[in-house]
Amino acid sequence: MSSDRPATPLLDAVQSPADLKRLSDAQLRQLADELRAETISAVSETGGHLGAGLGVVELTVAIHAVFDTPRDRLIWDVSHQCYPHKILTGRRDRIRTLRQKDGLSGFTKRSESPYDPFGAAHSSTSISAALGFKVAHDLGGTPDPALGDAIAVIGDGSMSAGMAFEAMNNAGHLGKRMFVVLNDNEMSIAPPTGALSSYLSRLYSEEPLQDLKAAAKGALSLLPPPLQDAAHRAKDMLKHTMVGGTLFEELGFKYVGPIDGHDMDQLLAVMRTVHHRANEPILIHVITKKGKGYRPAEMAADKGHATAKFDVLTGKQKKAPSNAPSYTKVFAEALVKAGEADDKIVAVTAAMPDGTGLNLFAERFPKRCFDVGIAEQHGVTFSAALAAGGLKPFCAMYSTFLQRGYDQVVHDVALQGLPVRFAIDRAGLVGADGATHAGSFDIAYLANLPGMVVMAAADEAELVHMVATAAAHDDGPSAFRFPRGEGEGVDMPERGVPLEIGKGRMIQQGARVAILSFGTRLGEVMKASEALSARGITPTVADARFAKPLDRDLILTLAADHEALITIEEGAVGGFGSHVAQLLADAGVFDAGFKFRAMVLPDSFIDHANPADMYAAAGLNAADIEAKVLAVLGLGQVGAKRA
Ligand SMILES: Cc1ncc(C[n+]2csc(CCOP(=O)(O)OP(=O)(O)O)c2C)c(N)n1
Repeated sequence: MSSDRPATPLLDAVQSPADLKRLSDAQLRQLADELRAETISAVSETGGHLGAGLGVVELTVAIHAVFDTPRDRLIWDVSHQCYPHKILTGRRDRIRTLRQKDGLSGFTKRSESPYDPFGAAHSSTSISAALGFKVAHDLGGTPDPALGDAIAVIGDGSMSAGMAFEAMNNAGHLGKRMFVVLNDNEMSIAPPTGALSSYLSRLYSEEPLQDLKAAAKGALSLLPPPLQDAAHRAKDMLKHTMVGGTLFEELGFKYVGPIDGHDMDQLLAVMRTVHHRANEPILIHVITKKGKGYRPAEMAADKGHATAKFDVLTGKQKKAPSNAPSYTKVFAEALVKAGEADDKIVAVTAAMPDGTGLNLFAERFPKRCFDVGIAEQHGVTFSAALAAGGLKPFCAMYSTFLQRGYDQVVHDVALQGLPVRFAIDRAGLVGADGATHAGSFDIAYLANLPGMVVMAAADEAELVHMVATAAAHDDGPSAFRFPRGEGEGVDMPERGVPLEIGKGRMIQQGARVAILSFGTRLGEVMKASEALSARGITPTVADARFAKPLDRDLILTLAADHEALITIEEGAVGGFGSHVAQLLADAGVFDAGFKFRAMVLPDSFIDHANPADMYAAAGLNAADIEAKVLAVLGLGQVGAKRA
C-alpha cells in the first residue's frame, strides 16, 4: 500500500460483514470513519460516484452490522452509492479497479458477488426487487445463499419515480415484513424537484432532528445491555421516532423516522429495533448529507455526485484538457438559439438538467424548461401533451433512460403522431458506467415506429443541423441521437439549417465497396478508408443521417454502383442496418447475389471500460472496418479477424 493511503486498522481486519458482528458500537463508529477515508482514497484514484457513497457510510456499516447479508438481501437503489458496501463485502482488494476494464463495476452486479443480490443502475427498482425476494422466500424459493430478509435502500430522488410507488402500493397490500430505508439527502443529481421532495422536507422540519437524537439516546440509556430486552427497547424507539410519514402509512408501511443517518448510535438502535420487531413493511426515513465528511464534495453543487480522479488534499479533479466541445454542450447551445428564434420551443428533462445540458436552456428560459424528476414515463407523456397543446417540446433524455418511457413513446407520442422531439444523449457505448448505461437500443426501438423520424449526428456540426431539423419538423415525432463525450473538432456553423428529411449525404466517391455510416462512427470509417486507400482500395463513403425514413435513392444507387455495401452504426441489431437490409431485400437487390454486411454492436452486454476499448470489443473501430471491407471483397486475411 502506498504511504499516502489512510490508516485503517479496523477495516484491515474486516474480510466480510460477519466480522462486524464482533465489533462494539464504538468500534463500528470508528470503522465507519475508516470506511469513509478508504472510499475517498479509492475514488481519488479511479474517479466515479463519490457523494452518494459518502452519504451512506454509517448506514452501510449499520445495516451490515445488524442484518445477515448475503442471506438477507440488501438492495441498493441505482447502486451508485455501493462503493462502501463493496469495500465491506470482500472486494476491498479490487476497489481501486472500479469502473476500469476488467475491474469492479461501479454498480451492484449479481455476477460480481453474492452480496449484490440484484443489479441496478437505473433508479427506483429496489422496492420491487426487495418485495420479489420476500415473496420468493415465503413461497419456498431456494437460491444459494438461502433467503432471509429483504432490505431496499432508496434515495429521495429515486423515491420520486412512479415505480417506487407502484412497489410500495403492492408491498403495503401484501403486508409482509420487509425494510425500505429512505436515504433522504435532499439531493438527486441536481436538487430534487416536486411535491414529494417538499413533503419529505416537511417531515423533518416539523420535528427537529436534535430532539429525536436525544430521544433515541434516551431510549437507549434506559435499556440493559444490547439484546437483553430488545422488545422493550423497540417499543420505546418506535414510540419516540414515529412522528409523521402519513403518506407511507397510507400505503401500508410502518414509518420510522426521521433519524440522523450519520449518528451511529441512533442508526444502530433503530436498525436493531426494526430488525427485531418488524412484522410488516417498514419504512425507515434516514436523513443524510450527500458528500458527507469530504469538504470538496460537500461544497460541490452536485455534492460530489460524480467525479474524475482527484487530489485528496485539494479535491482538484484531474481531467484531460478537451479539444472540442462536448456533444451535450453543442446540443444545449443549439437549442438555446432555436428557443430564441421560436418561443414555442420548450424542454423537458427527467432529473438530468446538467447531464443533458438543459441547465443552459433553463437559465435562459426558466419558464420553458421542466425538470420532471426521475420520471421518464411521465416526461414523455407530458411532452406528448405539450405538443398536442401547440408547443414544440424537446424531450432530452439519455438513450438508456428513455427505455423506461418506451410505451409512452409508442402509445402517447407515435400513435398520435405528435411532434415531440427526442434529443437522445449518450447514444452508443458510454465507457465507465458500463452496460447498464449503454445507449444501444434506441435506433431499433424508434426506427420501427410508424411516422418517427430518426437521425444520428456524424459530428457536432451535424448535430446543430439536426436540432434545427427537429425544430422545423412539426408533422410528427422526431429523434436525433448523439454520443457521450467530445465532438470531432469540426468547423461549426453559425446557425443550424434544417436538413431535408430522409436524405443522406455523400462523403467520398470511391469504387467497389460502399460504406454507409449512421452516426459518429464516420470518423472511424474515414480512418479505415485512408488505410484502405494505401492498399489501393478507396471505398465510397456516405453518411445516412436518417435511419427513418431511409434515403432509398442513395441506398439503391450505392448498391447498383458497387460490389458490396457495408452499413455501420453505434447500435444493436435491429436498427439502421436491419432497415437497409430490409429495403435491399424488398427491392430484389439480393436476388442477384449482392454482398451486404451490417456492422452493429454485438449481441452481448459489454462491460465497462473506456469507450475506445469498448468499441474495440464491439468490433466497430477503424481496423475492424478495414478488415470487413477486405473480407467482403474476398481480399482477406490481413487483420481480418472479425470480418
Ligand atoms: C431511470 C433513471 N433515470 C435517471 C438516472 C440518473 N441518475 C442516477 S443517480 C440519480 C439521482 C438519484 O438521486 P437519489 O436517489 O436521491 O440518490 P443520491 O444520489 O442523492 O444518493 C439520477 C437521476 C437513473 N439512474 N435512472
